[in-house]
Amino acid sequence: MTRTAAARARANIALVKYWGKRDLRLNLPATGSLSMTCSSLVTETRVTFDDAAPRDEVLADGAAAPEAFRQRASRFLDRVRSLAGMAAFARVETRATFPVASGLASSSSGFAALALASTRAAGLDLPLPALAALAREGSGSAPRSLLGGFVELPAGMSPDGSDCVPVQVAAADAWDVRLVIAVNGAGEKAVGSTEGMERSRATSPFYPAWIARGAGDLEAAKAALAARDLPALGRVAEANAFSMHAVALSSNPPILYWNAATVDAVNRVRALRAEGAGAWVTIDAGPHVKVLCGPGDAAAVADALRGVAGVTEVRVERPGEGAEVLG
Ligand code: 2P0
Repeated sequence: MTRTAAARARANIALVKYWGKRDLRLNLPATGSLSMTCSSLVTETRVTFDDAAPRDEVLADGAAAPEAFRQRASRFLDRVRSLAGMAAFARVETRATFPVASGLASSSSGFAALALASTRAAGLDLPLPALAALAREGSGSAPRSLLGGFVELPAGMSPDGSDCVPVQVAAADAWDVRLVIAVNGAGEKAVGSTEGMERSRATSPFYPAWIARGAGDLEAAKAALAARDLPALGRVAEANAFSMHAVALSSNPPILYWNAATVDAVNRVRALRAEGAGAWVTIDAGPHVKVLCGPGDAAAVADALRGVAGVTEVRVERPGEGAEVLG
């Protein structure tokens, strides 16, 4: 017997970052974060539980996924089987419209889509807190991709994570902004997020300061969002991202996610801003530069980023919708 379901989720980009965990086992964040779900960074995943399957199988873009990836998905499916009280192995078929494992937040859409598809295939219709907890165990940023628009993931205080549930702060159609993404190399990231965060927590002398500023950045970003004040949101986002990278750089051994094109892109955006554009950068655990701006500045930002040596693709993202079950 087989049971199948498919789901679609979109990657989110954090404007106030999560970099550090308060509980490694439950994958609970040490600080709250705020993200924008992107319109066209899409992952679609079908999960088919099959009583006759000898083990879990993962196909990414039609080809067998690397063993480490298969095992991570298989551990995730163990959680779903345990929740559903079932034993069957599954076939997971996933496709993304963008480069995975390179700091383009693919794990956020990947685990959001896997959480939704696998639970539905297992016959479960989980409420948001339970679905978010499951997605979070796959990837700390994944709960944010369950919702559309602008999404807060509070750190919460409860040891069991029951108060770490994503909240939509503004819907996808509530504010017309853009994130212009300059893709710069599509290889695997140098240091994975989980390892990087733990290294920063254990070794960076700036980690306590980073954690201490988190709540203030989150409140400032939410106030800017509520006021639809793009310069205020952009300033907070840019400063928060640079602080996250300062913590990574000051870890031991140091973690450097940037390359030459990253720095060039940041400088292009600064030059545009000096000329009057409203554009601010954010950078995740990879070399890509993402630029928050208004719709009127997006074309100029995209043109400037296309002129940076090493940038291979420029995407213009709008706020997108949350995760959805496919028919
Ligand atoms: C974020 N990142 O808030 C931050 C900013 C990357 C930089 O969440 O360890 O793959 O699996 O929870 O979700 C990427 O980390 O990390 C991430 P784990 P995840 O978007």
